[in-house]
Amino acid sequence: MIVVHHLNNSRSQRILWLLEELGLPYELVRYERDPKTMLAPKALRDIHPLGKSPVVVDGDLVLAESGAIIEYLVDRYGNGHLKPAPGTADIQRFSYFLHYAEGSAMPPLLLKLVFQRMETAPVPFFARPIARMLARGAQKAFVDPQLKTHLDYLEGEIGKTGWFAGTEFSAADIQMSFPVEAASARAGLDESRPHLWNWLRKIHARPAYQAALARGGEYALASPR
Ligand SMILES: N[C@@H](CCC(=O)N[C@@H](CS)C(=O)NCC(=O)O)C(=O)O
Repeated sequence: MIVVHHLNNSRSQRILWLLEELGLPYELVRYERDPKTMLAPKALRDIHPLGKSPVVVDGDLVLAESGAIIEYLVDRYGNGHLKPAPGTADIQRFSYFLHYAEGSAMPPLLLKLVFQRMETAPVPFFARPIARMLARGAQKAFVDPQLKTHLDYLEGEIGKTGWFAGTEFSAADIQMSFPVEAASARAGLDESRPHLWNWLRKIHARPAYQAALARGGEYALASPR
């Protein structure tokens, strides 16, 4: 039985969704973030030394990193579903977006989160205006322009076929859900980018997405519906 080590409100929601799309049975082991630090509990390090989620265990295999997990599950259990055919241009896009999601899209989104938190972080009152000024300055000068470039790019890409890797829904859409959802939560993605917005609505309406939400519990990024 596939076991998913699942942290609330996290990237592991993607893995539950993929397993629901594939109709595979799985066991869920739940971990809760520390409400103050938002970090995972130490128990997750017993499963994988980095202590991050998702981690999937399948027999002797212990696999971390969402992209690698998605690739493994689709190749091992997908029977050709959720992945474009070998040798096509779409398979290159599939591979590209599996890597792009965590390698290129997430770093500026993570910086945005860090600087947003820095604006309201509990620091001594005399340091507060400085912390706020630095955080806002970094967002304005560096992070926000980067995010705009990514969102403009993605709006153009998704506008081509409606999905990230060809004319059909694939596991690349699952991998891309987290950065696009994070962008709608913290980087100003809204209806003004209609192709991305419509794509979000489409993925959120999928029965397997809803089934994964019901199984995984709280997931703050599941809007719009
Ligand atoms: N690139 C990794 C990132 C894993 C990651 O950072 N997971 C977050 C959840 S979204 C986590 O476990 N955070 C808790 C912590 O760092 O303690 C992946 O895609 O799996």
